[in-house]
Amino acid sequence: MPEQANRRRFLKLSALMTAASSCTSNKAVEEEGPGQLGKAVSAYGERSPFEKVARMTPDVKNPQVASSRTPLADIYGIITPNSLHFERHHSGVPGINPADHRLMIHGMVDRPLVFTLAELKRLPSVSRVHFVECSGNSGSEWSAKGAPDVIRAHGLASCSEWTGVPLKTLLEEAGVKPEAKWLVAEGADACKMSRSIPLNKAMDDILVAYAQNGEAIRPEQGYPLRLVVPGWEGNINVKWLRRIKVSDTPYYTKDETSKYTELMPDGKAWIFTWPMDAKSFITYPSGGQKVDGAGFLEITGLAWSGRGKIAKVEVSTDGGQTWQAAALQEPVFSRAFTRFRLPWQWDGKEATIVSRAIDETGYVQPAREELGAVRGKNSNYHNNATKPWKIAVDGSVTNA
Ligand SMILES: Nc1nc2c(c(=O)[nH]1)N[C@H]1C(S)=C(S)[C@@H](COP(=O)(O)O)O[C@H]1N2
Ligand SMILES: [Mo]
Repeated sequence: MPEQANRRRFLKLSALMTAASSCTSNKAVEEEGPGQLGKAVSAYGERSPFEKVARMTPDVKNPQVASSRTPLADIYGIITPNSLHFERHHSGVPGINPADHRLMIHGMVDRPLVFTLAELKRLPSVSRVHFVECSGNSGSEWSAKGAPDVIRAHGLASCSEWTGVPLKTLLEEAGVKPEAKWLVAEGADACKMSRSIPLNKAMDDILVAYAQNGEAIRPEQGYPLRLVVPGWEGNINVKWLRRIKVSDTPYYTKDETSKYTELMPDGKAWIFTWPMDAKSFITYPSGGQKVDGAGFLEITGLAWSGRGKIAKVEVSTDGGQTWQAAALQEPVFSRAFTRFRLPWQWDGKEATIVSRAIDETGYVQPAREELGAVRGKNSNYHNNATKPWKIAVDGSVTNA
């Protein structure tokens, strides 16, 4: 980097740092010093009591409509901490004793099988990083009012490293009959969440997962067993998985007909709306935050696609007139959150910032108007439109 540019950058950053070093918190560190003994070890770790980041939990007590959201602006990197993974339960969280839990595979197979958890854990396992996103995420963007002014409104999406057994292994063990084309997966909660899944997806990349980010899946995420269906709408990732029936036809269950189906402008129903199209958000600066004065800041955010890897993320700081390529955090995983970053000097004037994701299939995340032109006015699900944020002169960030 040329020396002049280097110095210029240094000066701008040092202005921020002088402010930080003059604050009183350094004094406290000196006074308490390293002389004091701290707490001893603990059997299961907790975060610092100073950290307050939490899921957004609306004041809804009915477990049938319960959802909580990941605070996307307050997480780092690409992995969502288990305690902050979003939740969507249609009948609440069942309390399952893993010793009593079974997974049955039956239907059009040569040998129906029943697995205990211990038996599943003996089988060859894989770990893969994948997002789960509810297709109802950003659903309020469809209304004239739009989503609330905060990135948390879009937090029905999270990303974990999932560990489990490829469903293919279990199906091969059971011996799928040649006429079979589908399977139906069922959960052990009160609503018996059931979804039809094409056999070719099951033979491709679906996981029967028992672990999430290195520990057992949390009760809220389907303990002790869930399906991870990479890149497909959250609902089909059946939690508390207890049964897989192999079939030659889909079952048109309540969960894929009365819900998770879209009414298109021509009056037809769009059913089996599986893949989540490419999407991205700037998480800093984002709605609900306040930028503390003009100068240097790193724009950052998350991008993902249900159709493969993110190939590129472009960021505009002038409301979509010009675009710059953001840096992508490596490695980029397929069907996983991808962190993007772009350094920026904010001149303190009102600005509209927005990101757009492009995936490895060449698909470009649409603007709100482009998506609306295809989907009409009756949609509830699958809103992956770009999300512009307006930064006001006082630094406050809201929907643009
Ligand atoms: N058995 C069962 N599986 C389920 C659900 C449920 O209510 N019961 N909710 C579904 C929906 S709508 C979504 S978006 C995802 C949410 O997964 P999470 O709660 O782990 O984030 O789980 C899906 N799997
Ligand atoms: Mo969902």
